[in-house]
Amino acid sequence: MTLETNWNQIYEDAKGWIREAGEEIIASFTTSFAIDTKSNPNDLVTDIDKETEKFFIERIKKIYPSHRIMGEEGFGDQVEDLSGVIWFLDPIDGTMNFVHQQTNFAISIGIYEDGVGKAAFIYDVTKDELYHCSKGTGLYLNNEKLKPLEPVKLSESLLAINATWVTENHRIDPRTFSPLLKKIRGTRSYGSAAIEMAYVAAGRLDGYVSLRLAPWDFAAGKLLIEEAGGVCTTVDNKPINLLDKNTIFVGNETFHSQVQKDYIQPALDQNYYLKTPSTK
Ligand code: 2AM
Ligand code: CA
Ligand code: CA
Ligand code: CA
Repeated sequence: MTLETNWNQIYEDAKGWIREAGEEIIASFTTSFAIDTKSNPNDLVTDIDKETEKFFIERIKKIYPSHRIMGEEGFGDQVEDLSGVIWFLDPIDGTMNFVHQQTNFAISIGIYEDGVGKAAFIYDVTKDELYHCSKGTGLYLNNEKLKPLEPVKLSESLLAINATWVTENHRIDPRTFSPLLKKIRGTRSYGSAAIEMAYVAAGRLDGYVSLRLAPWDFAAGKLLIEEAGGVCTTVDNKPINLLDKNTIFVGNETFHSQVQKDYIQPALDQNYYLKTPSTK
């Protein structure tokens, strides 16, 4: 007989480690840290991203040696399948905000077993807001249980989108979303996919779109949103692949279905271009 996985313990451990890591990150504000670039001059990484990732990996591996970790900074495992327990870890989501603003960044952790979401945590460190859920028990902001999402009118909705996707770019025809922006109440851009997804789950936003996210960016947000009754797909309305980069479109159920039907599908029908990040 195999030992039953103790999800309550994993949940409590993850919450404790996240708050501890958050304190370390805030302490780092008073010291100087090195800033490097990755794929391009605007793709930043700091020592704190790397140290925070190592902090989690050390603890997870010590207590749960059979679990695997897919982390952005590459100190975890080379994950190529979804078997067993996998922690999708983004130690700092919103590194550009961390560097420029020292706020509006988050720790994002989604835990899956055999591809099924089990627990999710998005911690807005400087606001001390921890969005969390375990599958089937509802969504929490710190100790407060949040209400499931309710239908919303398009004309009264808020969408998070980066201006990149409605100006000239290589991934999506800017004409895809621009008519929607005229219809809805407003747009926001926080610069942290995790915070934007947590806000959709909490009903502070009705939708969020991004054309290039990796598993550590969306694994936790997807679970939180689904737990709140929202929907998470690729921009062209396909299921998310947890092992690859994806385009992402998440929202309140009514917002998601209306935008798919009245804006995205018509754009695709007109052959407006849309490229998934994995195909480049
Ligand atoms: P990061 O800060 O963890 O890198 C910024 O628009 C949002 O997109 C952040 O959540 C950021 O995550 C994410 N992102 C994903 N790929 C990116 C890239 N190549 N360059 C900048 N931000 C990226
Ligand atoms: Ca990054
Ligand atoms: Ca990220
Ligand atoms: Ca990151």
